[in-house]
Amino acid sequence: MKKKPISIIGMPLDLGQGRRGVDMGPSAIRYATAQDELIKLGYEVEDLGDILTSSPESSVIEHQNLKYLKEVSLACEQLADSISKVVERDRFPLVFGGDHSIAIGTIAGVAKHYENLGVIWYDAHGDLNTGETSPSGNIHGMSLAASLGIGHPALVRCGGYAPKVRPENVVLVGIRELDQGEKELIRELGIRVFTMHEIDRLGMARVMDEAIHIVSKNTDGVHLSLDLDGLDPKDCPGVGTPVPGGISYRESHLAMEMLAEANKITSAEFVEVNPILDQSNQTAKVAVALIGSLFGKKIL
Ligand code: 5AB
Ligand code: MN
Ligand code: MN
Ligand code: MN
Repeated sequence: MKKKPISIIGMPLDLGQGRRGVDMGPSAIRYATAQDELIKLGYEVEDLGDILTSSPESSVIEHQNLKYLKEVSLACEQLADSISKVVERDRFPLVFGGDHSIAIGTIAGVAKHYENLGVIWYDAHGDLNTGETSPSGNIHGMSLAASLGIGHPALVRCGGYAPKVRPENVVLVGIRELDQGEKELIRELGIRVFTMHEIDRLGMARVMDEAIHIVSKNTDGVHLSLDLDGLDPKDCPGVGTPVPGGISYRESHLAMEMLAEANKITSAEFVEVNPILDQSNQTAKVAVALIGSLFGKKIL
């Protein structure tokens, strides 16, 4: 199997949610030696550095139900541009977040190049809110909805087109906390959700078999959007919205190893790492370990 060269992009955005520190996520993941790990696996890797983003100090909240809308959408437009250029150069875009609102930009940049993009959303949350259904007004809880074409036009139309993905090409894995509006949207669109219940009941191997089947059935590319809060907070304490009872470290490795075997993933992002809330950069280290497995690292 030929190894596509990788381009790393850091997206130090924290305006999609309320807790400071997730802007340091890209540095934390770099500090956990992500690039070395990939080079050891035989990849050519370039690091394009960070996208310039606004900070809370230089921004104002204009809408309580869509906090920092202007800043988040501008940052996502810039990310979409950079991602698109990486794909044009036939390289694999690997994004380090930043809060999960950045997925709007990543997916906008990637989906332009695919007729039908599949998406694996690995998360404790659905991120399927809109300004109308969100209990917090935080855009990191709206990014999957926006990518499906639902929500505020400034988010939905990122990259100048919409929608980016179809509901039948999306799967969610690890879900254990949904708001009322998200539950309704899931039913309405018929999106396949593997909650913690399914992971407990079927086991991660079967869940990933089914998930991979769905996202690769009628698609020509697959994006992995991995929110570190999908894992259990015992393994990943450095996240802003921890939810107990999450996916284990081993189950997550298995999931990444199965994705490596299936060889379908064409772009990926690792988001919501917050080193201020972390212990000894543990969460970033987990992210790097999972990146290793995703890109083919084996025990033997
Ligand atoms: B994350 C919540 N559903 O909308 C909301 O971490 C949490 O990117 C969103 O998955 C969590 O505020 C967003 C309550
Ligand atoms: Mn998320
Ligand atoms: Mn989450
Ligand atoms: Mn979070």
